[in-house]
Amino acid sequence: MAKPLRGLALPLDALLPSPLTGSSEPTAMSQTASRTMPLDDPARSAAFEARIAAGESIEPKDWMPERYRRQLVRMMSQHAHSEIVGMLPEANWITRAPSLRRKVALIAKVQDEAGHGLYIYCGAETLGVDRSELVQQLLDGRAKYSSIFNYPTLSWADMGIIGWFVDGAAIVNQTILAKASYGPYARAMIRICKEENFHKRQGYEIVATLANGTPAQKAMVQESVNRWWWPTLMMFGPSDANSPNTAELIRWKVKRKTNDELRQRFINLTVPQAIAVNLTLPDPDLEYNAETEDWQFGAIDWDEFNEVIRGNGPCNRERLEARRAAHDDGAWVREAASAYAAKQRAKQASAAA
Ligand code: FAQ
Repeated sequence: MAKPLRGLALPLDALLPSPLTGSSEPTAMSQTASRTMPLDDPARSAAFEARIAAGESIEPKDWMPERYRRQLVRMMSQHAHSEIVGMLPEANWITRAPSLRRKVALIAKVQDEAGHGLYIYCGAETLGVDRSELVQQLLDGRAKYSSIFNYPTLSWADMGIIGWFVDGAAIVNQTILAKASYGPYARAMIRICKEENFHKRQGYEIVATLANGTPAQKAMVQESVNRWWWPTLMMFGPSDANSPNTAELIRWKVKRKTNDELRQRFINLTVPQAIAVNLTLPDPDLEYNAETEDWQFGAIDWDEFNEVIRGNGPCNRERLEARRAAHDDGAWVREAASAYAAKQRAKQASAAA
C-alpha cells in the first residue's frame, strides 16, 4: 500500500483510469513513491504563504506544507466517504418510488453521489494517499463522514426532504469550496455543484407536490421536515467557537466561510422556500432580523451532534455494515480488474521485448 508522500502528488488524470483497482494493484501513486519531496522548510513555507495570500491555486505538483496536505486529505476523504455512505438512505427507497419517473430520477441521483465520491477520492489521491487506504479507514470505523447520513429514511417524503435540505446544504457548502485554494478540490466542486442543483430541484419538486396534495401527503411531508431540519443544520459542523480546524483552513483559503456563516446562509435561503410551499420549520425561535437581514434561529442540540459523530447515531452501525458488505461483495471486481491489468502489463512487456 502506498505511503502518504510529503507534498508530492500527481495530476488527477493520471489516477482516473484505475477506479476499480484494488489495494493489491500498484497505483499510479505507489509506482512513483520514490519521488519524495523535501520536508517543510521556512523559505518554502514563506513562498507558499505568499502564493495563498495572492489567491493562487495550489496544484498537485506544487510544494505545500505537510499540515496543509494533511488537512486536505482529512477533509476530502471525509467528504468522499460522505458521498458514498450518503447513497444508502435514498437507495432504500428506489424499489418503493411511487412512479417510474420518480424511480428514474432517484436512481440517477444515487448514481451521481457514487460518481461524486469517486471523483473526490481521485482528488484526494493527488495528495499522495491511496484510495484503498482511505476506504479501509471508513470500513474500520476510523474515518468520519457526514453526520446527516446516520438518520433513517422513514417515508417517501424523506426523498424530497433529502434533496431539498441535504443537497441544498451541500450546495451552500460546496459552492464556496469551489473557490478553495487546492485546485483539484475546487474544480471537483464546480462539476459536483451542477449535479447537486439537479438533486435539490428534484427534491423540492417532490416536497411541493406532497405539500399541495392530500391532507395525508401534507402531513407526511411536514413530519419529514420536522425530523430533518435540525440534523441538516448540524451538517455545517460545530459552531465557530468549537471548530478546531476552521481558523487554519480559512487562513489557507481552503474554507472561505466559517461553519456558522454557511449555516446562516442556508437558513436564509431555505426559510422563504418553506414559506412558499406552506410548510413550517420546527423552530419556534425562527425570526427575521431586518437589521442583519438574517433569520435568527434557536439552539442546536450539540449533544446529539456529538453522539452521532462518535458513532452512536440512529443508523451508524447499519451504515457501516452496509458499506462493509458492499465492499466484500465487490472483491471479485477488484480481483478481476487487477488480473486484467497484470495481463495487459505482461502483454506490453512481451511486445516490447
Ligand atoms: N459530520 O473543526 P471542524 C453531501 C467533524 S456531502 C461529521 O469544524 P472542519 C452530498 C470534523 O470533521 C456532505 N463530522 O471541521 C450528498 C472534525 O473532525 P476531525 C459532506 C463532522 O473540517 C447529498 C470535527 O468535527 N460534505 O451531503 C461534521 O473545519 C445527499 C471538528 O469540526 C463535506 O464533507 C459533520 N456534519 O469543518 C450526498 C464538505 N462537522 O476530522 C448524498 C467538505 C464537523 O478533526 C446525498 N467538508 N465534523 O476528527 C467541510 O466543509 C468541512 O470539513 C466541515 C467541517 C464543514 C464538514
